[in-house]
Amino acid sequence: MELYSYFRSSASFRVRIALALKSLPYDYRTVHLVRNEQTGPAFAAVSPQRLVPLLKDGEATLTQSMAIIEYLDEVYPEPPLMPADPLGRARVRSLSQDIACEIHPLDNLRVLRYLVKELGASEDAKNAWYRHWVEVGLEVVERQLSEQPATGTFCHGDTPTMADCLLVPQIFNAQRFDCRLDHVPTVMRIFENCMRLPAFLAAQPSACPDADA
Ligand SMILES: N[C@@H](CCC(=O)N[C@@H](CS)C(=O)NCC(=O)O)C(=O)O
Repeated sequence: MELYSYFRSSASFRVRIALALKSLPYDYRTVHLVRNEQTGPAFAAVSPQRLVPLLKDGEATLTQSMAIIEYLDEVYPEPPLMPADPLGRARVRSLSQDIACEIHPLDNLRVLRYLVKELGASEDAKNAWYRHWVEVGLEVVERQLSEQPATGTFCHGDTPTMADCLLVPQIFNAQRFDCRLDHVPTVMRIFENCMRLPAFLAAQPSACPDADA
């Protein structure tokens, strides 16, 4: 497999965690987002979205991190990243979408660039926007994790699922932008549990071949 990724890309980080949890080897292909390689001809030729991650598995090209993780889970089922029961799977997808659909798109690089370059937002205004959507979004995740009995050591039960693959990169982003996190203690407890596992450590930005590129 080949993973098109950027070390700081939280959506790529999600897939790197899933690959590491499943001990799947892959070739790392850097798409340097700050240098706009995502819109350059080489990547545009393979990616309709011009976004990372993108996974190639043989002849297949996969995009969208949640779709990639579910694909990996179906084709390489051990260890499972989705619960065996429909309600459990719905909960894991719901938690994952709270991050992938409600938080991340608002703070994506191209959105931040649009705020600054097209709408004239200052650096302070951009950072306030970023923090606002992360803090509000994580509060939603916290409510579910703290109130629902299915929460365990991890987001759903006592083994990592797709929801943890999404939660951890979002916390890395939140910490990088100095977001408040004292209002989400359950989120942080689960984050810390995840970061004790070798797969999460191996997938983190500082462990990527293009770290600090
Ligand atoms: N919903 C997509 C999001 C992918 C995405 O937005 N990736 C970011 C990096 S985390 C990206 O490539 N951004 C490039 C840009 O904003 O120009 C997924 O889950 O894979």
